[in-house]
Amino acid sequence: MKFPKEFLFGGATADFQFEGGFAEDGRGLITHDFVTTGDVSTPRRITYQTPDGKTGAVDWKKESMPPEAVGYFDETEKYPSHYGVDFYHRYQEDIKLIADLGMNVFRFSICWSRIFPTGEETVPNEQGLLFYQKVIDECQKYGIEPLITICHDEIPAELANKYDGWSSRKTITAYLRLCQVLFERFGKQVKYWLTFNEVNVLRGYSMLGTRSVDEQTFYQASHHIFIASALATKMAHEMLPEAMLGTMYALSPVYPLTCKPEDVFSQVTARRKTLFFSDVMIRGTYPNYQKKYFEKEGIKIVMEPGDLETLKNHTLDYIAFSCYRSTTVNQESQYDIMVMDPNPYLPKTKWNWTVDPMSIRYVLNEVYDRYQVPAFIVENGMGEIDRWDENFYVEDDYRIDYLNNHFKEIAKAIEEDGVPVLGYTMWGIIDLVSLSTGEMAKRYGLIFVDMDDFGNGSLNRYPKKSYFWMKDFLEAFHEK
Ligand code: BGP
Repeated sequence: MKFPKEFLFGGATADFQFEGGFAEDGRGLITHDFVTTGDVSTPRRITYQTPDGKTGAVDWKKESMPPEAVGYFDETEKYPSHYGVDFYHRYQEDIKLIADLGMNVFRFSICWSRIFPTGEETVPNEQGLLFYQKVIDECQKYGIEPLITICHDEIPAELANKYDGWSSRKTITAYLRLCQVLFERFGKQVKYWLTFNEVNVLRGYSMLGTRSVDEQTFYQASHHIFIASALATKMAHEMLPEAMLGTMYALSPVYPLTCKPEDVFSQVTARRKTLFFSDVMIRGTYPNYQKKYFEKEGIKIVMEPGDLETLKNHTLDYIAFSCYRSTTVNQESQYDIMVMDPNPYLPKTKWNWTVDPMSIRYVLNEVYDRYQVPAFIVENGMGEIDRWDENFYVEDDYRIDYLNNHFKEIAKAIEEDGVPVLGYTMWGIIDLVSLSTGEMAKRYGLIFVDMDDFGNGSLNRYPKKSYFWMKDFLEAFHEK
């Protein structure tokens, strides 16, 4: 396996799955704070207390948490974002563990409401900025490049309540205020930015504050995200000439189930549902197939004068993507990126995700052929049920195989196909809470965290067998 000398190898995380520190240092509420373990599709009430001991509750999409609330206390339900795995207090230990592995990049996301608690303040919360400053400084201490996701599947709850999140252009203004502060404060230390995570999988409750999203709303909100991202890219390019701006797409590929021509063509149309997003943001224009689709479905995107020029003039510098698995489609199936259709040639995990190392080479080639910009694999990894012994040691050979086989395919894409790849960040480098299920049981990490689905455990960190395998792998990589 050969990787370029400057290749970035590291780990990836997201704030609400990882940080905890829920009611600390002026953090406001985000949409994910209302989501409970085991039921990620139904946001709930959350309960709080005030400094004088009074208690109360707020309902999703009905009321706002009073600014004086200091904490959440309900014992009957578990809300993963309220505790994460405590990176907020353990960032030094965690970054050291990553540095000891020999990694040179760390992807993390900004919790928007730590910086602007409701999204609408004009002055940022200094304590929130200080936390990320400390994380970035800690990375720099070890020569680790920070890769920042500005918005990972979340918005301040207040923006969801007042404006239905990205349904409104007001959210663009709020987002750009966040970007400006981040670029000003951290721009000298941070080169790689991601404007959004998995924009093609706009999750209703987290980005809009609505549980079910009709297509008209979905595409209108997506348009606002495109504009926000393009304007953030413009801002960064003006303020920080060295900055590299990307957006992250969920690109686990879809294959035709058979070679029947109708099935093959259904793959083309299914894939466009995903590539539409990167087509707009990297080619800088709405593609014809999508305009025809809008016409057919009666979808009308409301635009402001200048929007199309903004998209055209401020395209991304690189394409970032997640790729975990592959799925299939045929003429009859109603393709949905979240649905795992079977592939008889591939094994599956306990969550029915196929294990398909070649998928990553496939995607790297697909996006380079289409866009001719460098790629960054910012999420890949294996979520499994781990078993541990009395010393909390996990023998995760399945994860080692998964990673090793994927790395071979990435190396082939670089070496044999000539795809420029900036780097790779493994998802959930330290065990964290699952996005799709809210479970702790679905573990991805090279580092075990002693915590269960109910929030019990010491939260101590323990390297798994895969940690030591990765350390050896990276040692060999750095020698080249
Ligand atoms: C992506 C998200 C991540 C992450 C990952 C794994 O969709 O960007 O936040 O969680 O998938 O998914 P899950 O946690 O559901 O296993």
